[in-house]
Amino acid sequence: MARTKLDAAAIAAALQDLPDWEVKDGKLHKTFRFGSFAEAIGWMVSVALYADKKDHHPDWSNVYSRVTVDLATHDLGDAISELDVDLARQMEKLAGGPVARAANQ
Ligand code: H2B
Repeated sequence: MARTKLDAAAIAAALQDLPDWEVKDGKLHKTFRFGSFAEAIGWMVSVALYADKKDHHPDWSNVYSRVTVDLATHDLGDAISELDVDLARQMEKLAGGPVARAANQ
């Protein structure tokens, strides 16, 4: 997957399929809200394993059941690349997935 800067049209197209994501301060941004602290952390761990495998890491912070995420490609001076879109899609896929559900039981 290319570590090249996406143009505004490509970012707008990607946002069509990324619910509640926006571009904020030049980064892909979203706050995820979970049912509990454990669910939020479980999701973060599942995302972290994926991110590390891809060698592409999120800027994020957790407050109780909320996780605020900013995605940009540092090697491109914090521009948005296809790697950020891929990570956002994976975050959506994992939100509400088995890890999050197990943590909530
Ligand atoms: N994560 C993000 N978000 N952007 C990068 O440019 C980046 C990264 N680069 N993780 C990777 C690590 C790079 O520093 C290593 C050396 O491959």
